[in-house]
Amino acid sequence: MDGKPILVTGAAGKIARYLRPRLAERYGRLRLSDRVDPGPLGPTEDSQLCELADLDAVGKAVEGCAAVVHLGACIVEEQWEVIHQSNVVGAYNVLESARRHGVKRVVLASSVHAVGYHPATARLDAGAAALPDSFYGVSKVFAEGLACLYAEKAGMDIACLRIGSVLPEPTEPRHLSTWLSYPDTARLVMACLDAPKLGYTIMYGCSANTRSWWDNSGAPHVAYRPKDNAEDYAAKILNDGDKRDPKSPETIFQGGFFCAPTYVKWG
Ligand code: 15L
Repeated sequence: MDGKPILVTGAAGKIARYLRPRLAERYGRLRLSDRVDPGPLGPTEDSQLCELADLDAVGKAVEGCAAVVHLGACIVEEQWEVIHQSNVVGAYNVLESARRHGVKRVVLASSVHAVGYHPATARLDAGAAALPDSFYGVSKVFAEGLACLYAEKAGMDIACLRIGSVLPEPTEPRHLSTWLSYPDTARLVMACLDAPKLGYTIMYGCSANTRSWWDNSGAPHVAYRPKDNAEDYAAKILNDGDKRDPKSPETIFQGGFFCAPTYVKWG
């Protein structure tokens, strides 16, 4: 990275806390941004408190960086105004700041919820239609759209990761398809940082799950080799059988509980 830091947004969150020491070990300097204190800093980390909706503050965080790992967001369903500020205005501010400051590479956390209303019987690749299951999912579709624009028109390299369920281990039947282990999360982000070229890349963030719904073969230029498999936990999870209602939207659709009619905060 030529001695320049990688900016990690959402640096206080659970994924960033796992990634930070691993990214630091491999790439050296990290600049952290979050709206809250990201915790004790490592020896190669510096930190800037920053609201993603504040373009000037985001610009200061981005300036001088080699790349951005954009994890900062509201990560659950919320009122539109909350999602709009963090995830819509925030995604614009990050990508526009990167363009202005010549930071070409961005790894952006999208989500399964951008495609959550695809049925669990479907197999999705990078070309799957956007079927968001929440305001949160809509915001991720928007961020992917922005990524396309900035990659194609401004020549940036941007990977949008449709992340499934990042957990220490899978705990429910849906996770047998959606689980992304923490070590595989690090492998995926690093593979995107290391790829010679990204252009506009869409990838699914999942481990090597036997029951995966997702196909990353459209991104051969990213050398992501997941090592974990939720199937190792299947016997434990399905010990008493699959107790889910086969007719409920939570079971039918890939977005799981985000697809429940009550999981929404209308205005
Ligand atoms: C997500 O995108 C959420 O941020 C996370 O909280 C989980 O719900 C995950 O998706 C999932 O679908 O399991």
